Formats: sequence, C-alpha cells, structure tokens
Amino acid sequence: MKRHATGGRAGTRNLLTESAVLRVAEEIAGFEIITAATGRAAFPVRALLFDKTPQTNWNVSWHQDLSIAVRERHDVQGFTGWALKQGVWHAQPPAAFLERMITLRLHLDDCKSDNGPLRVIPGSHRDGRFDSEAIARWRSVVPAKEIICQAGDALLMRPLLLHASSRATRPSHRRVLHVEYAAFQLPAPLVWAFASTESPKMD
Ligand SMILES: O=C(O)CCC(=O)C(=O)O
Repeated sequence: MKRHATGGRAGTRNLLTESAVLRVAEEIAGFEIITAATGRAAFPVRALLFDKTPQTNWNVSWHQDLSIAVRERHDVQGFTGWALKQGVWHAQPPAAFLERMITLRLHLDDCKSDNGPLRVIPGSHRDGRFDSEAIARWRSVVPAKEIICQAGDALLMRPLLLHASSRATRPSHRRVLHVEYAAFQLPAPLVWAFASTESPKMD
C-alpha cells in the first residue's frame, strides 16, 4: 500500500488471507446485488482495509482502480503495469475485465464530509480506461458526488468509476473494507491471487 504525504499507510492489503474477512466476503458474494452486477456467481478476489486517522490522514487524487492481484507473474497479452505489492503480483488487465468486476466498500465507521469521504464522478465507469486528459475532461463536465455513509452502509462501485478522496478535516477513524468481486477466471496461466473458486473463463 502506498505511503502518503502524512507518512502513514493508506490501508492494509491482502486481507482475504484473514479467515474472518474471507468468510464475510464470501457470504456477501452470494447476495443477489453482487451476482446481478457480475452476471454470474461471484467470488471475492481482493480485499483491503482503508482507514484515515489523525496519524494516517491521507488523500488520493482522481483515479480508476486498474490493478488486480494474481498468484504469479506471466506475460499475457493485454496485461500491463506489473508491480509487486506487499509480496503479491498485481497487473492491469484490459478494461473489459474490470468492467465485469464489482467492488463493495463496507463502511465500519460513520463517514461524513469532514472524514475525507470518497468522491466519485457518476457514470465515468462506462467509458473505459482513462488517460489524464480524459480524467480532466470528465471532471470538468460531470460534478463529483460525495459519498456520505453511516457505519454499516455499503457502496457498490465499478473499479473503473473515477474516484478520489481528500484528507479528513476532523480525522478520527474512517475504516472501509474494500472487497473486489469477479465471476470469471483469468486467461491461463494467470490465476487470481486469492480466489479458490472454480468458475467460468472470461469470454
Ligand atoms: O477510501 C478512499 O478514500 C480511497 C480508496 C481508493 O482510492 C481506492 O479504493 O482505490
């Protein structure tokens, strides 16, 4: 996980190796709203925890979530941006893969305007992968929406949705469990780093 200007970590990676997180993530995978978004029976492929505290009060600029976690690096066509993050290989798949994934952001604390909430550009996930000009264009045309949540609320978003967040102006805890779901296997020999479920290949 990136270190931010405050020197703190923005979050904790690789949480599907924690049995409690895996259990919750797998249970949620069966919810109709998840399978409706992925098209078929979904399974969790990556989980992270984000927190903003007085010690780690970070911000992230506008971006799309482009990386997935895989078990081993293999140079498969269309997979770019290889990076080892906390011991796990990450790559950027073609946009068609990201379009079929869904992310659940489960809020463990209230998140108000002063807690550095997520801001999103509605509709931006329908336009593929962006370069910096496309990001600027979307930002100039579509107003951002602030996602205010109570503890226990969940936000579902596509990885390609343009999003950002500012530092909290009144930092306390702002814990968000972020779980990404897919319902397809990767092109061989690539496999998801954390998913064990057998499921159809991407077509
Ligand atoms: O939780 C946040 O404020 C931002 C998280 C983020 O950047 C991400 O999910 O990619």
